[in-house]
Amino acid sequence: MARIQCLKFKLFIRIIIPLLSVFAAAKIQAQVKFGPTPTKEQLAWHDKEFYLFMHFGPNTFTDLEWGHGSENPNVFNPTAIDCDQWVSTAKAAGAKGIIITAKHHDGFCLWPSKYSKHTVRESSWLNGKGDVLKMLSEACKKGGIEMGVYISPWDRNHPLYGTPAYNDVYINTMKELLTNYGRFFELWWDGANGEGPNGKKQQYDFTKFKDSALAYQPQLVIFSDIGPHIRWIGNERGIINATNWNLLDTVGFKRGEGAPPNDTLNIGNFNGKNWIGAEADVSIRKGWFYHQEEDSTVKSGAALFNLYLQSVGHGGNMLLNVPPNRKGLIDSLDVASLMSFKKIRDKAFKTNLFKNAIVRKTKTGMQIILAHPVAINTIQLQELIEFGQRVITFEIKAGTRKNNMKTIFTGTTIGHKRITQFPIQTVQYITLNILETKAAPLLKAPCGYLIQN
Ligand code: FUL
Repeated sequence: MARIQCLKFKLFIRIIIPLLSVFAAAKIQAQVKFGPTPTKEQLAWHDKEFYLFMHFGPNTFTDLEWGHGSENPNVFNPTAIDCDQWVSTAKAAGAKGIIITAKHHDGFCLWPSKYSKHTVRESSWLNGKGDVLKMLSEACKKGGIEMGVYISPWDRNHPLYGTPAYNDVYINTMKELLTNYGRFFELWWDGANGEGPNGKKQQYDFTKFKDSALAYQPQLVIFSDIGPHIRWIGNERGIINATNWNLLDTVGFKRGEGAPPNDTLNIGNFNGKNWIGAEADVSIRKGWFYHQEEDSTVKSGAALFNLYLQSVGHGGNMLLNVPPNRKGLIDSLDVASLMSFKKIRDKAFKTNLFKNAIVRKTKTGMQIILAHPVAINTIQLQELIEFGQRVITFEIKAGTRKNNMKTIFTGTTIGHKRITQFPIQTVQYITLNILETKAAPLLKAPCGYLIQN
């Protein structure tokens, strides 16, 4: 009994006190938010980290990437659609949600929209009675996973596209989706804007789009090149710069062609006026839609893990596109790769080697003292971003004795999560020095890992 109490006491000293001191520091500064800070919805979005994108529609059956909008609706004919399989696959992969292309650029609506004549209702799939949004929203609810919608503003089918009246069509379309299928966590606005069926481009009324969407679902986090809530990262390779500010200046910029340069979107603005986190969208395959001829391009679990380190590990979120096949199922090749990705993640982050460490705050950061030397090659850092993103540059020193510490990593920005990697080191003492910061740094307890193939 006495031994157990002693162990408990030791545990208290090792884990709870250091954590308390970190959180106490956070509390003292609670009123001192620095610069732009995330809303509670943005904060919850940051914590999702990884979720799936699903591109599905006529393109799945015509092998196009950008449908023309003139496709016969009958081409859309998934023979064995099973949204429960999508959800169970997402859950097994550790993904926190699914974002579906409710309408891609071809204008085809995966639900029977009143505002279009190019929908599942016009197809012979399930005798025109099918509704993918209904199926998926029910499956997500049943499976306890969140859902989001991509609704392409660009519409190559709608006869009113290119006229002011189309803006109301788009708003009505959003309203249908946002009021009939439950709550969504995210709304995705694609920046692509080409010509409609009459050869005209649309002048989008994004202010009205945003106000309407948030009036229907105020908790929505809206994605586009420039937010309002989360931003594109300037590439579709899934890679966010190691320097990543959750801040962006949007005045004078537009979505699509008028967006900030891609490298700005990839890094954010050091002194940006708005909190707009980075979302890395990337496909598991070459294209966004399923094409059998691209089966050989499915990324391996290891390749996905590498992208995870460069998106989530660089303080952003990973939106991985896993497009259903012509049956209406996540293809077995993609499932296998997702499961391998999950296994690699689980193995990598299973043992936090700093779990029982003594963590002390120092003037310039933190000192971590382990009970005995361990081999590590990864340290995960996190700022308490609810108080603002503060750290500009940092270094990590480590060694087996207090007096033989060497620098093992220098980096820029931490934000929601920074997974630092370096060659394997045997260490017992680790020091994190914050070299430059905008305000007193507020960090969660760091974690240490040995990640091996
Ligand atoms: C792009 C689109 O044009 C692609 O088809 C795809 O939907 C991708 C996620 O965004 O801008």
